Amino acid sequence: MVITMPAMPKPLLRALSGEAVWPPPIWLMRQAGRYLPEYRAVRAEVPDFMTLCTSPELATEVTLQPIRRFGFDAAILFSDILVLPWGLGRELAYREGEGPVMPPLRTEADVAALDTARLAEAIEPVAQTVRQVRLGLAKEAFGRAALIGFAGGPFTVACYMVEGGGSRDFAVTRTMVYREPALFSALIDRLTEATIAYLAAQIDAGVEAVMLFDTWAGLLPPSQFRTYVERPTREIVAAVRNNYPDVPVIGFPRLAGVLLGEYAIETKVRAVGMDTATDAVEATRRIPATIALQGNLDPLAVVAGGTAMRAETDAILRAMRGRPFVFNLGHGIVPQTPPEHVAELVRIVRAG
Ligand code: 1CP
Repeated sequence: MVITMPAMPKPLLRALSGEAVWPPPIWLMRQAGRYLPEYRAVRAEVPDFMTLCTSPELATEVTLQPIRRFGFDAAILFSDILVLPWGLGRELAYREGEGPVMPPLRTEADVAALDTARLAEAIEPVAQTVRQVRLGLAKEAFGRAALIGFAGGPFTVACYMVEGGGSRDFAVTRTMVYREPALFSALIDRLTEATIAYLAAQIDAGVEAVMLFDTWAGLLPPSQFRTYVERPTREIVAAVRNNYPDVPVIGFPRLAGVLLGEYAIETKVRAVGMDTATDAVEATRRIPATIALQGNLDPLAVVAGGTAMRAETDAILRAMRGRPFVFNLGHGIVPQTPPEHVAELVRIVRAG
């Protein structure tokens, strides 16, 4: 006789639905990556980063690696925010030590050529990865780890598309916002629509929550932040809610500063990610306790480890106790992070 246990909701999903789960669930942005020797071994098998993102077997393996090693409460789909523009037909290459490179998008014809019709087919390897990760988690993670899907915020994705790659200040993009607002708005509208379709495909394949990484949101003055960060996010959240009422959206408008509270309320995200510069105590005052907070240990505190990491972690835990919260970093983990420090961090957080 097979006895099936009623499924206990996963800690991450309970926290994202507004429960003050304690000790809090923990996962780390960029938790799969070069700081792990097992990631570097898989990465060495493929010629470039895009091959890794589009090979479901390998992408599944690197998604599961940090769950096996640390027992995190969430796996995050191994992919990249620029897979979306690539799926819309923009060329994309990742150069060693240089990051992503794309042909700069500068004209109305470039925007018109973005091809939403080909998206579903292009991102099929991502959907396949999601299905395989869910199977892997069911087998290996004892029902604890939830799978998070993601996309870049339309503004952040637009930054890379217009600039043609990474930049310190994305000055070309920000000048376009002033000089050619109709062109820039058309790009944001296209990306918003494509992001809705992309997240729906991830959810249909099995992700249980989604996160919007708006890494460069804090570069904008407030009026543009409202137009190009808050408004598209609100549309994406509404679409996810309409079609998948049980799938929470986590918003991460990095360096939004004092606009973080407004963003949380106006966009109706279920959780907001706090970046490293956010004062956790202040965030609990500005953001209603119905919205979960996520964050925000300095990634460099995990490089340092020891008493410094413990003190910073304890301060965050003290601020967050009694409200829905997900422990995370304030930005992605960095390659020089010793994996033992991550294991120690998980022990500290789990001890509450
Ligand atoms: O082989 C390698 O190590 C390439 C490095 C790498 C990795 C591991 C890139 C190139 N992307 C990724 C994976 C990635 N990117 C994930 C996977 C899941 C996880 O968190 O483990 C996620 C969620 C992202 C998201 C992402 N990509 C963001 C938003 C979050 C953030 O860190 O701010 C951004 C801005 C990117 C663009 C990007 N992709 C890669 C690099 C090096 C960059 C940054 C380029 C730059 O602006 O300098």
